[in-house]
Amino acid sequence: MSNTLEGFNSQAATFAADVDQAFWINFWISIILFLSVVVPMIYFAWKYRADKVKNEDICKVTHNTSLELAWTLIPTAMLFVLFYYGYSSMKILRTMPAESQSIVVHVEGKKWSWNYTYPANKSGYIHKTAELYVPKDQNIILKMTAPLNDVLHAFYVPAFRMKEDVVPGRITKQWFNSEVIGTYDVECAEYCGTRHSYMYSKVHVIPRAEYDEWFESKKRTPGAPDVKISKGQELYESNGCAGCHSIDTDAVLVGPSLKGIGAKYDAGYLKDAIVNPDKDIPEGFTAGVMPPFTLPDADIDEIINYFNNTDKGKELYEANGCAGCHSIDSDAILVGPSLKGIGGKRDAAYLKDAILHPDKDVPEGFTAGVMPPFTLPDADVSEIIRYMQSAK
Ligand SMILES: [Cu+2]
Repeated sequence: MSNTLEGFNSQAATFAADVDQAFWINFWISIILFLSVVVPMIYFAWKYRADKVKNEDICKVTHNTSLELAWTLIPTAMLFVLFYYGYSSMKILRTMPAESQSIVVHVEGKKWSWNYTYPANKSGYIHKTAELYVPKDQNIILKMTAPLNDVLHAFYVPAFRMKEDVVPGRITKQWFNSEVIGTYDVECAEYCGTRHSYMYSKVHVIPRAEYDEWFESKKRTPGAPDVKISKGQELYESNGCAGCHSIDTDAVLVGPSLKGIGAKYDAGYLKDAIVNPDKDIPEGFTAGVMPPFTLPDADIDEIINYFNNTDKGKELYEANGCAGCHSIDSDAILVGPSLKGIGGKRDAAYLKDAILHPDKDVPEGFTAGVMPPFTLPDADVSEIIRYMQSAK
């Protein structure tokens, strides 16, 4: 993604040209009205300054009917022109197409993410996405809302010249039809708190065939390789968790990072943290920021399952075949010593040496030359060590 927003340089919706026309007519008429008042005002103030005007001249001034008619009627006409273009372009935006000839997508805006729910496809599958996918040349109706315990947001697509408030407890509607294939930014245009400036999403306008193929499939995104993501990851994404919690870095966004969270807390704690977040707030964070999520138990289990499987260290541990020689969850000695509770016994420097230069300090009862030295980037070694230290 470039640093600039995909916005005003493209007119990507059918009504964008109407909105632009209304804008430019507004702009130029405003300039004309401004100049036609301010320029004569300055000129006359100078021309009729105090030492140039005699009191007896002022007494004779009456009026000029044609001038007065002109400066009343011409600006009035111009203001009607403004009204005409403002009203007619607004009418286009506010007149919804028939739902039977449109794709109706439900949009939820919440602190601080967007998600989209599609109608069920032929097989009954309902797509829930974090970005909006629509076919070209198709009327799309967005029915938008925010959760009751949330705040005002506004769904804004600069490239479409389209903006509509998203209000808790109310359904607002907006439609569009895009003729230009491309990807456009969605922004929240209502200041809504800490992560407002990160409340972005995308609209992807794609060819009809590509859309249809995706819509009737269970793929997460059009053109995506048919990689199955876990139900938990899907729920994690569609519920907007990533808007406030990083799961693959240690970055603290609004809430704590969830990297390796599965290894640090048990399922009971994690469940509470989702359904009743204020019960036990981690140090440095404030109650009342994260809303309680009401999700079916099965979904919560899936999300927790996902947490348990997103441990980079665990992945590396497994991918490098460590488990082939070292047990991490039992005291069993396989080829090498068990690593159960190793974090409590050895410090990180020792563990790093043990991975990179295993023969440097071979524990009693084991033989040098059995474990090969592993050449891994420092970051990966740290991840594996972190996993060893946190493994229960
Ligand atoms: Cu917002």
